[in-house]
Parts: sequence; structure tokens; C-alpha cells
Amino acid sequence: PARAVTPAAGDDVAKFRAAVIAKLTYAVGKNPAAASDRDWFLATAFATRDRIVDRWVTSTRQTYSEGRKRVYYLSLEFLIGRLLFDALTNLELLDTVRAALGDLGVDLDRLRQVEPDAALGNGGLGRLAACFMESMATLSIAAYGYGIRYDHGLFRQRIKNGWQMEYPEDWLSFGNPWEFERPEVLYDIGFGGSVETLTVGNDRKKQVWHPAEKVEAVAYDTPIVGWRGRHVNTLRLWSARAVDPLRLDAFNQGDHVGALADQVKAEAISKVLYPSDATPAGQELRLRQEYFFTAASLHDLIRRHVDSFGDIRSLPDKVSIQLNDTHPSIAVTELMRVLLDEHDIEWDEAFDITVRTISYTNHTLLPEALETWPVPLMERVLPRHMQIIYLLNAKHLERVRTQFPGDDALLSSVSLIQEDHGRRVRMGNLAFLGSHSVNGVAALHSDLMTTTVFKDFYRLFPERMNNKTNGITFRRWLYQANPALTSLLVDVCGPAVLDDATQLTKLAQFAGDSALHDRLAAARRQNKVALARLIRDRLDIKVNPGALFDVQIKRIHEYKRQLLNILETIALYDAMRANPAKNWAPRVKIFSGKAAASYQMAKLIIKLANDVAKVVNDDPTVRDLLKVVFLPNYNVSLAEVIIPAADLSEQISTAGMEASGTGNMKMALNGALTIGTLDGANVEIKEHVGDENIFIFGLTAEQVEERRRNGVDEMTAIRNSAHLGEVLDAVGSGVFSPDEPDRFKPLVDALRHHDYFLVTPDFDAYWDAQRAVDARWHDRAAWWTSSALNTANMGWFSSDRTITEYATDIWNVPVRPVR
Ligand code: DL6
Repeated sequence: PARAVTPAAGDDVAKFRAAVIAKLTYAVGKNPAAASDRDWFLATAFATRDRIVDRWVTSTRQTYSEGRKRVYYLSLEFLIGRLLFDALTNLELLDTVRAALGDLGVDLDRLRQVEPDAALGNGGLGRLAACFMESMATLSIAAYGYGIRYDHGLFRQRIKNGWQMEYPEDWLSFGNPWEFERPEVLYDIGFGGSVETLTVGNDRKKQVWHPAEKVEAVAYDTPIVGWRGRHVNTLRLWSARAVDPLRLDAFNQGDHVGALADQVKAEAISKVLYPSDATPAGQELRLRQEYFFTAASLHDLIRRHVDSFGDIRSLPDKVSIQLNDTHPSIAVTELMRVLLDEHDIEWDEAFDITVRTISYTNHTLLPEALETWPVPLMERVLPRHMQIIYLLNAKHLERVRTQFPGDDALLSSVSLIQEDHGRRVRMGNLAFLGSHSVNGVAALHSDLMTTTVFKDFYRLFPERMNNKTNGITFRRWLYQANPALTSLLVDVCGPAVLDDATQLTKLAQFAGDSALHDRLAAARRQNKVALARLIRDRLDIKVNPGALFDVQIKRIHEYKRQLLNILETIALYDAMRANPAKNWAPRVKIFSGKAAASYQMAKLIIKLANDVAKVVNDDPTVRDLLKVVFLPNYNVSLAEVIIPAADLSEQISTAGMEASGTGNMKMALNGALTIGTLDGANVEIKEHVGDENIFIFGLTAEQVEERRRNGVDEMTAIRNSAHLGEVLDAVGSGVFSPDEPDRFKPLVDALRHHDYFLVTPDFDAYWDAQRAVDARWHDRAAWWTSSALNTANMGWFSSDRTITEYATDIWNVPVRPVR
């Protein structure tokens, strides 16, 4: 593989080799002759970890000694993926370790493959948290990530007969060399029980919560190394443990299973990640997970704060807590509870401290994903918090009543309690009320927040709303994933490009150069050959690396409209079959993504993709023109192979529905051209790469809203389309499912009669945009000029830029860029 960063020095290679052998012998307990790839991986990870630990200790000590303000990023998900190459890249040890292992007859790239993916997240939200952790370390921000150490991350997806099947994921089964268990960092987290009112001193009332149940939260720390290893932060994940390991009395009486029941219930909290991307699981266990990690994190950070600064009242000056979506929003009431009940601070001051400390990021406008909890459930699980919520709400509504007298609609919309369809606590409203800053994740999304879900809160607190367009870490998504392109960029833009993404613009002046085109094409080809090999190995499908690789990789969801892509694929297939001699741009349509286990429509879409793939791939007429591939078990590692090989990036959500997207950024940075709607960060990508270098189509968010208001009129859209009617007839009548002709009727009926996601009105515009893609592909110089201009202009989408904005505008902490 091409080298992107610092070359290996001979003495360091020897030292590292010795370190790996020592780890293999004394930490893994194997001798080189008997060691498996996994043993070598562990030994290499341990040797790498040693290099991290000294820097980690130094970073932590510096934060203490300088009395720095700390940032706490609370997230139910951290989709960090594999860490070996992350650490080696950022420590600039890749060549050293490759050489050291090479001397031992071990191939580093093989070891890379045996590391399990830490899949502690569902999709964009969790991966964003991982990119942010890396950027915060890179910018030397004193930051901690707080989350849950799930025993089982996101389910493993297998495709059987075209259907998605879910299997438990088991990332910890061979141990995790990156983490440090901290059995001494332990908090009791309470659930249920009752609240007692005590009278203390001068008739002052004090509430005391007596939980019925306690669960221990045990810390596990993973160091997160920033670029060039200058600073190392901590990702602290909590594992749940029963206070009593078993009920010995029951056990001794022969009830061996019953004796463990309490333990099982307690430990269930950190057992599995909910496979729910956009629909809350709505289960008590999920609420327990949220409170468990939020409470443990707050206790931990308050302890650290009081140890360092003595006084909890200075919390907002020294601590920023960022809530990643509403999942940790119970933090607002937990912090209030601690301040009121444990530190005897008066209500108004407690609320002031809370608001000045907390800030909230929203990641979705989908109403079904905005969490609400039934009031009876909250009262049962968190009785003291429910009291605080009632009081917060009373005071809040009182203020609203004074400010906007007689506006009952406003009152009911900003209330923390939803009164219709069963009383529920609105966690989004709680987060908004308890934060000094509320942000969306792309300009359009933040705008829409102020006109849709948070319209009324925005009227109350306009100064709180702001936008922070997402970003991605270039270390993982360019340097590690695409060393061929990275070394080209270092050549053309200079080595400073590795430290400063804005230097990428230097590529623009050569964008029209045919020599550059050849080099870009060669790098891409190398990546496509690697992906083609993976496709052959996993699916036994042969694809031509010379074809256009057209990629849609993300969670499967109706609003993301994989269905639109599949329908266009069918139309294209029909057109190719009708006229195979035409000068088509050969394509490989690549899909990958998981559907929430309970999301039947999304699972049917996966089945359709696979059924279409079977028909198309078996048809000799289109053999060299079209292939359809559904790659199972999409995860971070698979993304790292697909993204650098993508020619075309599909970002085709119904406008107004994708908050930001980050896959769109990853592919454009790696030089793919985007076909997309004016949705999420696509809007800003278009502004950066230029209108000519992106294929935008379809209804705008405003038009979508208008269509929905006035009725979609699917039938007219279908009638007016040259292709859509036939495609829907084919799918609906079983052309792709002869064994079960009605299989896809639910999909087709939805499109014909209640096309909420507006696939039908966007279909023709999408078809036309795809034909414009074909035309560009045929014009090689134009294609690679656009590709170069994409990479050149994507620097702004570095998560270093995003984090700098959070640090400056929200957290009020300094950043120390590498250059
Ligand atoms: O902000 C990260 C990511 C965005 O890029 C995606 O557009 C958005 O869908 C995703 N949101 C979620 C929230 N789901 N829930 N709840 O994953 O966030």
C-alpha cells in the first residue's frame, strides 16, 4: 500500500519488533511458532497501546495541572470500528509496524482483518460521535466520551435467500486489547422506589429518593489518540453489574437459576445495543440504559470537578456537557436532582447551573424518532426525576403564560408533557429547556428545526438555536481508507495537507490536467480492484473494475429511498435489454446497509434488491453492462473498503428528511461524484464543490412539504413517466419474485396510493440525472476534473472544522490545531 505519512526508522522497527515478541510471550502467552493471526493482532495491539499510554498520562496530567475546562460528550452510541490502524496512523507508526511484523513473517494487513469491529452504534449518529472523539483529541481539547460498553453491538446481518437475518454480534469474545477496566471507578445507579419529604432546619423541605433497586456502573476506558499523537483523550464506557453477584440463600436451596435472576436483570442494561436507527425501542430497558449511563457519567464528572475545583457552583465554567441527541437528555433532571438533593442548592440557582452546563444536538426531524416516555413508566422507574420534570414544567409554562398570554396552542406545544394519546414526557423539549445551546447538524436541518419540531421553542429561546454542520475525520476516511489517494494528495498539495484540510484546495489548479486524471484514475482503479475482489470472495459475483461503481451505503430506510435506486436500476435494466448495443456506461450498483429488525418495509426493500440482483446478474444480455450487488453486514470496516472505490455516491433521501448525512462527505472527499437531492449536508456539499460537479435532482424540502399538504398524486406521476409504470407493474406482478408473485405488492401499493416519501414524483428527475451521470462518465476528462474538484473542495467537511465551531461557539474551550 502507498505510504501517506512518516517512513519507518530502522532502530524503531527493531524496538517495535522486540516489543511485539515480548507481548506475544508475556501478555498473550504464546510463542511465535504457535501464534495465530489473532495472537499476533493482540500482541501488536498491546505493543501499540504501550506507546499510547505515556501520552495519555501526560495529556490527563496536563488537563489537571492547567485547570482546563473539560468537555463531556454523552452518547448512547460510539461507532468506533477497528482501532489498530487508527492508532498506528495517528502515531505515525504504520510503516514501522509493517516492517517490524514483516521481519517476523507476519502481514499487518491480515492482522487488520482479524480485529473485530466495535459496532457500538447504529449509523450516522454513532459514527459522528467516533469522528468527534478523534477530532477532539487531534485539537487537544480536554474531552471525555461517555457511553455504554455493550456486550453485543449492532446485530450481524446475514442475507439468506435474499432476506435479512439478524444474529448477535460478539465483538468482545476474544478480549479487547484497547480497553482498561477500572473496577475502582464504580457508581451505584438507582431505579424505582419512592421519594420521601423530610423537613430540615428552618422548615426547609428536602426530598430524598429511596430507589428500590441499584445497579453498579463499572468504567472501562479506551484511549483515543489524536493526529500525530499529540494528545490522548478517554472514551469511558459503562458496564452494568449487579450489586450482589448472586442470591446465595436461593442458590444453596437449589434454585440455581433463580439465584441469578437479579444479576441477569441488572446486567441486561449493558447487554445489547438497540437496533433502532430512527424509531425508539419504546421499552423500559432502553429508558434504563439511558438513565444508567447518563447518571454514571454525571456522578463521575461531578466527582472529578469537585476534586479539581472544590465547588460544584463553578461547574459551568469548567465543564461542558454535550448531549448527543435526546438519549442522554435525562441529564437535565439528573443534574438538577444532584444539585438540589445532594448539594442543597436552591432551585433557581440549580437550574441556572444546569442550563449553563448543558447543550443539546438534535439529529433527526422524524417525529417517530423524537423520544417520548409514558408518564406512568417514568413515575415508576424514576420517581424523583418525574417530580422534577413536573416542577420544571410548571415554572416553564408559567413563564410562557406571562410572555404570551392566552396562547394555549403554544403552551401545549412547548409543554414537557404531551397530553394527547396517553401522557408522555417529551425528551426533546426537556433537552431544549435545559440547554443553553441547541444545534442541528446541517444548515437546512437547523433551519427546519426552527420551522417544524422546535418552532415554538425557537420562539421562546431564539438565541439558543445554532447550526453545526457535521464533519468526518480525514485520518480514518482518507489517510487510512485511501492511502493511494492520500499519497497523491501529499505529492500535489504538499505534506501540510495532512495537518490542514484547507490545503486540499491546491488540487483545484490541476483539476483539468490529464496527468492528474491518470493518477486519480489509477488510485481509484486500485481501490476498485480491491472491492471487486471482496465482492467476488463474499458473493461469488464477478464485477468489472472498469465499470462505474454506483454506491448507496447506509441504513435501509424508506426516507433514504433505496427503493428509488432499485426502481431506476430496473428501468435501466429494461432499457439495456431492449437496446444492448447502445453506448451504455457499464455500471455496478452496490447496496449495503442494515434494516432495523422490526422494520418490515425496510426488510422487504432488502429482499427486492437481492431479487433484482439475481435476475440482472443471471441475464447474459446485460452481462457486461449491469451488475447489482448487495453486500451483507455493512459496518465501518466494510465502508472503509467501499468508499474509496465509489465513483458515484447516492444521496437521494426525500428532501427535508436526512438531517445531514456523513457518508455523502466521505465519498465526495474520496472523489466520488454525488447524485442527490437538496437535503441535509448535500446542500452545503453542492455549495462547496460547485453546481457542475454534483448531480442534483428532485423536489426541494419546500416542494415536498407543499406536495404533502396538497396531496401527492402518485397516479399522475406514474402516468407521466416513460418508465415508472412498467417498472411498478413488473415488480408488482412478480417478475422478480416468480416464486411468490405478490411478495412486493406492499411496496408497489404504497407507491401507487400513499407515497409518503415521494418516490413517484422524483423518479423521472432521478432517471434524467442518472443519464447525465452516464454522459459525464463517457467524457473522461470531464469526469476526473469533477472528481478532482470534489476532493479539492471537501476540506471544510473535516470534523476538525466542526469541532472547532463547537469549541468556540458552544463549549468556550480553546483548540490547538496541529498546524
Ligand atoms: O448527525 C449524524 C447523523 C446524520 O448525519 C443523519 O442524517 C441522521 O439521520 C442521523 N440521525 C440519527 C438519529 N436517529 N435517531 N434517533 O441517527 O445523525
